[in-house]
Amino acid sequence: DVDIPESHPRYESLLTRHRIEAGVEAGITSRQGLVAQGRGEAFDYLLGERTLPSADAAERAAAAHLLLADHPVLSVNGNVAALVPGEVVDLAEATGSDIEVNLFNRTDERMERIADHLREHGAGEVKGLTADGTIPGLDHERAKVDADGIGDADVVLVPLEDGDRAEALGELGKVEIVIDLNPMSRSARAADVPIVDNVVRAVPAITDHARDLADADRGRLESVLAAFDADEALSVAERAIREGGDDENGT
Ligand code: PTJ
Repeated sequence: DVDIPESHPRYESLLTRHRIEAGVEAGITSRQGLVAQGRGEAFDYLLGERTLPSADAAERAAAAHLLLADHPVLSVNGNVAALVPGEVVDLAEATGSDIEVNLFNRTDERMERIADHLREHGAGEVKGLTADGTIPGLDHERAKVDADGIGDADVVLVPLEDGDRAEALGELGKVEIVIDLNPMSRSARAADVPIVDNVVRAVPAITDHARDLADADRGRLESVLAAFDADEALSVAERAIREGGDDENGT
C-alpha cells in the first residue's frame, strides 16, 4: 500500500503514479504505460491538475452521447484498468454501456488479467477476449476487437488511445469520445468529443453527468450535444497549457 501523506501538495498525482506502478507489478499495465503516464502527468501539471470548465462541458456531452447511443462501449486498456477500474464499472452501469478490454500492446495474459481485475471491481460481462472483429486500416494485432462489442458499437469511449487507432476508429463512423490530457494529440483531434482531463477525474465526472441526465428526454440530450464545440474545447485547453494561470480565456 501507499504511504503518501494526504497533506502532500501533489497527493493525487503521487497516488495516481503509484497505481500505475502497482498495475505494472500486477501484470495489468504495460511498461509503456509508465511512459504514457509520465507524459500525461506533465500536461496535467501544466493544466493545474484541475478540470477546466470546457472539459466539464465535454464530460457532459460524453454522458449525453452514451445515453443516446444504441450500443455504447467503454474501451479499457492497461492504464485505465490500473487507475479507474471501479469507476469504469460505475460508468457502464449509469449509461448501459458494455465494457471491452482493448489493448495497444495486446497479450493474452494481460487481456485475461485486466478482465479478471474488472470483474473483481464489479463488472459483469467483459468483452474483448473473443477478438472476432477487426478495425480496418490497422495491422493485425492492433485491429482486433469483438464483433459484438466495439465492432457493433455506435458510440465508443476510448480513454488514452493511440493516435493511429483513434483515427481508424473515427473513420468507421462511430461517435468517438477520447480522454487525453494532450489536446494536441492525434487522438484528441480525431475525437468527436475530446476530453482534456485526467482519466481519474474524467470518468467519475461523466458518470455524475449521466446520473444527472438519466431522466432527460432525447431533445434535452441533443441540446447538450449541440452546446458542445470540440474544436473550441481543444483550443481553450491548449491556451490554458501554454499560458497557464486560472484564466481559461487566456486573456
Ligand atoms: O495497455 P495498452 O497496451 O493498451 O497501452 C496503453 C498505452 C496508454 C500505453 C498506449 O495506448 C500508449 O502508448 O498510448 P500513448 O500513445 O502514450 O498515448 C497516451 C496519451 O494519454 C498521451 O497523450 C498522454 O498524455 C495521455 N495520458 C496519459 N496518462 C493520462 C493521459 N490522459 C488522461 N489521463 C491520464 N492519467
